[in-house]
Amino acid sequence: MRTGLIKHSQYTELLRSVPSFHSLPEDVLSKLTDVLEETHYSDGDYIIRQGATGDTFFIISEGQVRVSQNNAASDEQATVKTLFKGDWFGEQALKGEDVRTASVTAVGDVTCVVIDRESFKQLTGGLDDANNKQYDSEEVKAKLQAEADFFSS
Ligand code: PCG
Repeated sequence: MRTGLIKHSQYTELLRSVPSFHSLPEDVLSKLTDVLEETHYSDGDYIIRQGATGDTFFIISEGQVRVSQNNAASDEQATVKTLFKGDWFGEQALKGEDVRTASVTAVGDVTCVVIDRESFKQLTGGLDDANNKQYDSEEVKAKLQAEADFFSS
């Protein structure tokens, strides 16, 4: 019970530290804390696989993760970026189609909190930030690079 309460307040703190969640009312944060799950990963573990279906939203509570995308030209995984504690990911598959648009792997030990699609939508109304998030610039850059690599080889 005691541990439960401590965890509850730690998670509420974590959710509050995420800028996109900052403006959510206290009772919504508290309800989100009630429904989230904690998951653990070791170095190299896949948290998300590009192309798989998925309906969960993640927030990093400890550690860091690598986001990578498959380079169609060379069929290699190219690192897009690294995300850290307090960063979130997995929102793309919650919009419309439920296909994961990138892979996410653990760098060292990682703990995430996971919220499923229904709770996420019900409690946050989807969050404008997550709904509107686009990665065009990185994706366009990666595509151009892939094309350049292809034509120079
Ligand atoms: P989703 O559900 O497609 O799963 C992979 C996640 O990686 C994606 O949601 C985003 O949350 C996250 N991500 C972080 N950076 C990028 C990026 O530059 N491009 C894409 N497609 N996803 C990214």
